[in-house]
Amino acid sequence: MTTYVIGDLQGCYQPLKKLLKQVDYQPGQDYLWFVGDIVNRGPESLQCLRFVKQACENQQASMVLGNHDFHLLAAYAGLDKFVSKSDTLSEILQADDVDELMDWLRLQPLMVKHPLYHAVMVHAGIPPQWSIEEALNYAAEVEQHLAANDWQEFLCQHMFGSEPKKWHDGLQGWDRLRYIVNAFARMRYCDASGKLEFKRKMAPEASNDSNEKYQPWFVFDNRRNKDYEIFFGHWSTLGAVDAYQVHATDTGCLWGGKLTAYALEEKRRYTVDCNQQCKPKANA
Ligand SMILES: [Mn+2]
Repeated sequence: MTTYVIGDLQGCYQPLKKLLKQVDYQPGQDYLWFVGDIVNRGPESLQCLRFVKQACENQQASMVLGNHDFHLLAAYAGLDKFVSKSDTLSEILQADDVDELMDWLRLQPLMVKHPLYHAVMVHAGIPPQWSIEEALNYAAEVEQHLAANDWQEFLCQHMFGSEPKKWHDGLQGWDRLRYIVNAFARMRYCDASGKLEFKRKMAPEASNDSNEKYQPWFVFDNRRNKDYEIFFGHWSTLGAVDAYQVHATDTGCLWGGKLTAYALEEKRRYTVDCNQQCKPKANA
C-alpha cells in the first residue's frame, strides 16, 4: 500500500490520469490524498470533482478543502459577487449532479490525519502557534458549520474576508471561524505569532529574508506542530519544498508546470509535465 499525496488539480484531469498511470496506482490497495483546490481555472473541473468524490466515497481517497473549493461552494450558494471572469466553474454549476456534488463537497474536512503515520494534510498551512491536536479541533469547528443546514448562510455571509489577521485563544464567533478558514485554506506568509499576511504570493527571495517579520508559515523556530509531517498545496510559486517537516505539493500544473504525487511510504516524488491544455484560457 502506498499513500500518494496529490497536489492542486484545479481542473487538470488529463495530467491526473497520466500521473496515476505512471505510479501504477492500484485502487483499493493504494490510497490518495488530495490537498484541495480540486477545481477552477483549468479545463476539466467537473471531471476532477467527480473523480475525487468517487474515490473518497469508495474509501480510496481523502481530500481537504482549498480556497477554490470554498469559492465553488459559495458560487453554488448564490454568492455571485465572488465569481470572477477567470473562473471555470459554470460546467459544474450546470451539471445534473451539482446538488449531489456540493452536498458531498461541503462535508469534506479542512485537515486530515493519516491513520498510520505522523502525517497530516491541509490545503495552505497550519499557523506556528497551533499544535496538531489544536489544529484538528479548530478544523472541526468549521466543519460542523459546513455540515449544518444553514451552511450556505454561514459560508456566504460570514466566512469571506481577510480579517482578523491575528489569532488568540479567546477569539470568538465568526471572526474565530474566519481566521481558521483563512489559515487552513489561504495562508502563505505569517509572523511568529501567526499573524496572517495575504499580500505576498511569490516564493521568498533568498536575499532579503532574514530580517523580514513575515515568513512562510512553516519556517518559524517556535512552531508547535513540528512533530508531524505536514503536506500542503496552494503555493504554486514555492516549488517542491521537502524541509522543515513540511512537503509542498503544488508544483504549478495549472500554469504549465508539473502535477506531483508524493509517495508517503517511499518518501519520493513523482511528477508529470502538464500539457498545454491545462493553462487557463486567456479570456475564459
Ligand atoms: Mn489554493
